[in-house]
Amino acid sequence: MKDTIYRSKDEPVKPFEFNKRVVDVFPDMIERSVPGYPLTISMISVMADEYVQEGTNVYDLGCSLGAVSLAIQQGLKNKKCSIIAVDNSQAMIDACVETIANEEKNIEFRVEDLADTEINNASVVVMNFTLQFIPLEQRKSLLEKIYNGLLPGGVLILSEKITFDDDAENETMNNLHHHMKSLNGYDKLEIASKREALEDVLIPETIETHIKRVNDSGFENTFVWLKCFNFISLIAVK
Ligand code: GEK
Repeated sequence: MKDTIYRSKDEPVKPFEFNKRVVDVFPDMIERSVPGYPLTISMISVMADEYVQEGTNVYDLGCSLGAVSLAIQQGLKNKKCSIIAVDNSQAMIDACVETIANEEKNIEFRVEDLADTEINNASVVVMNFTLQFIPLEQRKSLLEKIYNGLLPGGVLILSEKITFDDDAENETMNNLHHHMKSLNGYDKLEIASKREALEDVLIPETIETHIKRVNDSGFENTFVWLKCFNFISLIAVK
């Protein structure tokens, strides 16, 4: 279903929520809004196939409609693992259970706040555009928990919308992002209203802040494997 949530000029803009209305349009919304999203998903499947260890847990934190879990599950060649997909939006998990859970028996869907998720025996943990929604003061402890729950040789894959210290770079990348959205069919008002709705809900940080926090949480090797305008993805190896 097409995302027209911010098309109405009459409704006041409310803070963004992952409710049923968003769930219904989510695949269209994320593909038209996040530069490189399909590539991110397909490369997560490649990275998972490389790093998943037999008999371990794989976590998809902030799974939304399960795109990452499905890509990992379908990409894995001969290794067996348990995929745990977590989201605190009941509407998202209801949709996952309805469409995926019966067919993919090794994906467990949980409605849970990431602050309460136990991570153990993990070889791969993915946060694909989720940390940006976690309050700033909780981000370090979440990363430490992930590091502690990973096995040696395990990885965290972390994708985020970012900001830049350099004003010119920030403006250029934001403009390119908005231009992409407008070429993908969002009008100026929709782009502005979505931006307003995400203010104080999605808090982007710089690449340097992310890499420092990931390293300070214990990871030894953290690399940017994808950058597309103001969106990045990192892989951090324990
Ligand atoms: C994808 N990874 O398609 N606990 C659990 N879930 C949360 C929390 C929290 N505290 N905060 C936010 N979420 C997906 C896309 S979307 C990204 C992820 C976006 C969930 C929230 O409910 C939503 O489903 C997801 O994180 C972020 O690859 O919409 O830009």
